[in-house]
Amino acid sequence: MSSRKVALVTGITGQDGSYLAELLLSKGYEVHGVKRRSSLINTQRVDHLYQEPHEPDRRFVLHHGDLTDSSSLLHIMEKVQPDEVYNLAAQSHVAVSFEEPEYTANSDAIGVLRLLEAIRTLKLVDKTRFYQASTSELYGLVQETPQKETTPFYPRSPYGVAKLYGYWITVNYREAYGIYACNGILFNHESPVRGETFVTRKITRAIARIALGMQSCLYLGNLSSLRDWGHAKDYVEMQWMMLQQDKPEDFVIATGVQYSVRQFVEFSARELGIELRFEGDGDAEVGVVVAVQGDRASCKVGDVIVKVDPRYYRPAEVETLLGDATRARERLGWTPKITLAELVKEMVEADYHAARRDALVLSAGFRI
Ligand code: NDP
Ligand code: GDR
Repeated sequence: MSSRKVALVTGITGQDGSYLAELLLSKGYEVHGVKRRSSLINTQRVDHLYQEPHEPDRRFVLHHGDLTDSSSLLHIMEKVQPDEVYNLAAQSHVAVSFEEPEYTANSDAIGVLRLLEAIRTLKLVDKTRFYQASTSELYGLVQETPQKETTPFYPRSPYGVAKLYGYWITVNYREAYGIYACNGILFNHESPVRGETFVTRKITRAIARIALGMQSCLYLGNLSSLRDWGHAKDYVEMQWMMLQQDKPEDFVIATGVQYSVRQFVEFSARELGIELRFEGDGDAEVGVVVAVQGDRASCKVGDVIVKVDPRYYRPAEVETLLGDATRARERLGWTPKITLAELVKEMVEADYHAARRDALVLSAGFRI
């Protein structure tokens, strides 16, 4: 029998799942992941980790399952007998949660219960440690700044409300049944593999395409929204650390620095030599090119490359989030290593590279 640790990661095909899988494999774990069935293959973020089923001593295995389907979760848990479960799966888009509130509750709230119940049903209470991907969206309409573990919650979206249930059911199963279960209350974290409809990636992708003349304008919603943005790579390390302690505890994970969406656009554009000035206000605010340096951007001074489109406003907005990760620093020695400037650079460079490749393919007469 192998003595290596076994981890089960739900949401392994997502941004965090892919970084966490890399980290766990580098630490010698056997990593099992839950993927959903889809009509097109959706494992791009973990394809580089794929191991052929006939390979001896396989350490990376994917299983079909869904957080809305108890039986699939029970079967997977029974088969895998994990030492650690990282529940990263969720309908994770706040705006979409207003359009699909019931599904969001099913996957993001009841899905957590299903996994915890599987631990109980399979009598894994003393073996399996459980990590729940909680979120700064719990703070919503903030009651205290910066937000820490003791700050009261006030979620502002069906996503935030569903995650509130996930948070408390994790605490409850820890207290009621003694499961080693804990919440990471993570503030926004991004990377080059961030989903393309989250604001940072939408921005870096659009700026790259605008620079190459493949797109003329970037339409955004609330430019004044303030977020505490970190790098996913730093944050998954903390997810692992939280399951290695003597006692389970909940932790805020954040950088402690806050920027607006508007600033994120300015920083991204500057990376490709485009200086922007924002003019006007409200729905009429625009981002105008005031200087172009270097040879990477084809836009001209005076071009309007950012506009507000109210369709991206949310029925209820979270205007400001700023985290205080003192507990994580003091008890676990965790501090983020990657700065916002480094994050922006990495994301813009990756999207510029991808846009150039797409431009080349298109110019040769092929479809992307
Ligand atoms: P992503 O949206 O990139 O990934 C979500 C993952 O969940 C995907 O693998 C997705 O599968 C899977 N998934 C969605 N619904 C289901 C379902 N019903 N059953 C099984 N799997 C499902 O999110 P992130 O990686 O950014 O975030 C990971 C977790 O952390 C999420 O729970 C999110 O809510 C939470 N979080 C994220 C933060 C962030 O800033 N990134 C901050 C705080 C919390 P598929 O690929 O098929 O869509
Ligand atoms: P968020 O991330 O809602 O914080 O949730 P997102 O990047 O979607 O929005 C951040 C802020 O930017 C504003 N915004 C826009 N957002 C999007 N997506 N598209 C736009 O065009 C746009 N214009 C302005 C938003 O209104 C918002 O204020 C993320 C997710 O990863 C959650 O799963 C996670 O729990 C939280 O971060 C912490």
